[in-house]
Amino acid sequence: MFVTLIFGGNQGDRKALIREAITEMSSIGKIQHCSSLYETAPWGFESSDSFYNQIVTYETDLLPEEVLDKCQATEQKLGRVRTGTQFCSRTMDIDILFCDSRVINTPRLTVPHPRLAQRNFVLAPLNEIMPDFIHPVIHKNMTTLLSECTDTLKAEIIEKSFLNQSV
Ligand code: A4P
Ligand code: MG
Repeated sequence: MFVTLIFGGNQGDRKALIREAITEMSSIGKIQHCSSLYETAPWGFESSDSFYNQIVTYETDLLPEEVLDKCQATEQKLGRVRTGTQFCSRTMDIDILFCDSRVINTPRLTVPHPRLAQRNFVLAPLNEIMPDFIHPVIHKNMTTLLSECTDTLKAEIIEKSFLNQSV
């Protein structure tokens, strides 16, 4: 299975934390695609601390819920404190965006990630690494979703990925 993950954080050494998280998650399988590193404005809440976000696709033999376990263990390891508030500052958030073209709705997991089409900070890096990938519920590719997105918050490349390849 190809699993696409987004890494994000707006506290601590953002760049180092994302690097560490991407490396830690490599235990699930080999990296297939890696976006550039983006600096993005906080979506859904007010904060003077901007986020760094990066998207990576891994090829894994694990089940989706096993990948989620690993995401959550990595967040904990990197100092994530769960406050119970949904949109808030954090050192590391790792969300599953896609698992191949599967649609998953379990108590623990919703895939594709339900809010991805509303967010430049997700669509900009997705469009960079997999522009032609079709969202399995909305049935539009990443380029179309980005062009139709009404989010006005900025998502700027701050470091080009040497691993970046389009599908
Ligand atoms: N869960 C369900 N589906 C998934 C999935 N596809 N991937 C469940 C990961 N987790 C999933 O997540 C809460 C629960 O969601 C988990 O227990 C899991 O079983 P969480 O990580 O504890 O909480 P959260 O991250 O605060 O919530 P959530 O829903 O992930 O928040 P969002 O919607 O991802 O928003 N602005 C910028 N610029 N960049 C960001 O990265 N992130 C957020 C978080 C808000 N604003 C942001 C950013
Ligand atoms: Mg999360």
